[in-house]
Amino acid sequence: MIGHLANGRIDISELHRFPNEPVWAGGALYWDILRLLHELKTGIWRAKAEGFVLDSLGIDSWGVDFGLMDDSGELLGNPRHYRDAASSEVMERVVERLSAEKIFGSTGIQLMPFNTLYQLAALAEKQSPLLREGRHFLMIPSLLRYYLTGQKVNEFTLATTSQLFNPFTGEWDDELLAGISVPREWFQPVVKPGTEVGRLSDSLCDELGVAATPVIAVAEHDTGSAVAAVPAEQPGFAYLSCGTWSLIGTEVEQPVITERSRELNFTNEGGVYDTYRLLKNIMGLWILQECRREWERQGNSFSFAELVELADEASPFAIFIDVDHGLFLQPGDMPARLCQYCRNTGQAEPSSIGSAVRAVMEGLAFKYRYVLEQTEELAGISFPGLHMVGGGIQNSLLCQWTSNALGKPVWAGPVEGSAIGNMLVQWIARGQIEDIWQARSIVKASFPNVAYEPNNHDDWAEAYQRYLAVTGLSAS
Ligand code: LRH
Repeated sequence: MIGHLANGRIDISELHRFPNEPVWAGGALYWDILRLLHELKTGIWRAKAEGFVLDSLGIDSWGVDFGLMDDSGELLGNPRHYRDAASSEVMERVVERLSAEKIFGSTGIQLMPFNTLYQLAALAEKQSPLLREGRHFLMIPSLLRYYLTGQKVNEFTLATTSQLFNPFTGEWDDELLAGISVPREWFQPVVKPGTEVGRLSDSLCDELGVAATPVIAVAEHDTGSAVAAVPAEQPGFAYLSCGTWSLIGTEVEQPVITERSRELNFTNEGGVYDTYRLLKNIMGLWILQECRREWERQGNSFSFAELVELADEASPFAIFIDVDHGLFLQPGDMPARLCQYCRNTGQAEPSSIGSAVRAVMEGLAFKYRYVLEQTEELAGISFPGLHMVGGGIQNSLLCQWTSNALGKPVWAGPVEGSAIGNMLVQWIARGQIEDIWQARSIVKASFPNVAYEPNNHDDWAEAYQRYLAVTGLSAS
């Protein structure tokens, strides 16, 4: 994406969009990292071809995954995808050894089996040669940035998603690293979002025929960038970053690391300008993406808009799903997993594609209410409404149902939250925007925001009680 800031308005346009398709190889799931690098280079090249001269650039991506490099900076193996099942049981063993209190107490990060901590512990457990040969640890966007600049530097927002970074010391946590037998020397100090970390390398400039553009470590965690772009007017707002994952929570000045936040398995990811994101991961549109892939394999191709239309036509509140059930985390035949979930919970299986999609979308809206109420409890704030950003807000039925489930307004926009937040941090770093609050007011003035008011809240409130009972969430 390219952005242009003039007269207090932002213009964005798409230079190059590409699929990010992980690859199964030898029973393991990998990111196709060099393909991603190639596509990034294509984007930079297109900017030049279209006549743009870039002032700076920044990269953001999903959290938790990483590459390891040897002494000479060569990448050791393809980065594993966090949805690979390899580390799912490791978490239990690590938690037994180190204790949930210690892990959460030192990081403030929610326990999820795919966190970097458990991925690295899995490598140590199987005595991977990567442990012998590795010298440098870089998380995905920082790894891509390394290929552009030659600088090996991790960034704060991403580092916190590893569950190895201690927000109290501002350093990687020595005890946790020792506890999983991973060398401390791999982990260099991290930089804050907004730090210039070099320029496009000479070889890259030659290859692409571009100038040595400054590269900025933005909020390299996509969720960090997305929340930076929430057009809120003052602190204490609630957001939902809606895409493959749904991340719902609020921005806080200090991590909320308490007995209660641990019990609710909330997270405190590092944010921009000395903030933290008190939030919870919800499975998100992933379940529908996987369903769609499976239906396509079976010869039934639908666009997302068509699926949403089918959901709208299906009967309401027929099936109740906890979208965060472990059944739904890994790739595979998701429609079959939905049926299995229904059987396990004594419900009728979806009778059509529309009823399956409806069950997932209602399940998301209910879970948003559930987690927003917990956020309110932890933050001690009653939110007047919910900001939604990200590609998922193009699903206006989901936005409406979210508002219905919450009984509160939803303000949806911008769609390209992560890309815009990425750019805001660059403009602030270059002195073109004063601070994050001015940045947010510019977002508000520049992009459409659609307001949804709750309708039918009584029916949703009644159905929510059934949802809690069927999913077993009422007990927690
Ligand atoms: C969303 C996201 C989320 C992480 C997950 C791995 O894209 O970055 O914040 O937990 O991917």
